[in-house]
Amino acid sequence: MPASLRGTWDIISNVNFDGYMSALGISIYLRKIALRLKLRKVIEQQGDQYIIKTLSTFRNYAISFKIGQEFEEFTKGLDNGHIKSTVTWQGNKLMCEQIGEKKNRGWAHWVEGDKLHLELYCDGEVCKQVFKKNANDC
Ligand code: VL7
Repeated sequence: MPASLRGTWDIISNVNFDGYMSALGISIYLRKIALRLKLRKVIEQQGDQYIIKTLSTFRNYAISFKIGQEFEEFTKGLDNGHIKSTVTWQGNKLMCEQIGEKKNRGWAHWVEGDKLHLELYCDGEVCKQVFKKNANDC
């Protein structure tokens, strides 16, 4: 079993978030706000059931899913898209495929050392985010 993703994680780097948001069709106005946010991930897990929360001072977003089971995702407050998502383990990576209007959309999460990594994909754009474990999270 790969390293656990559970916990509270705070962003320390964010590369090409703007390119990813552009591919999603997010307005320049919202992109400028989003680029300044210090994103936090809170990941909960019980067996194959996961909750991933993305928190910020501006907006929050959460998904809940079971490994290998397709679910309807509405990206409320993000690009407001209706997509069909499936999350699976591919080696040590938790990978999500998001089928909808946007091409090649998805993400991958993995843990390396004490860092949580995230790649966000949309239409050829890749955003790379790295998070460190929150000090108050044991
Ligand atoms: C979720 C945001 C930018 C619109 C608001 C910015 C608010 C805080 O898919 C994601 O995470 C996965 C993997 O951890 C689990 O859902 C990324 C943040 C991407 C896209 C859209 C800008 C408006 C950001 C919620």
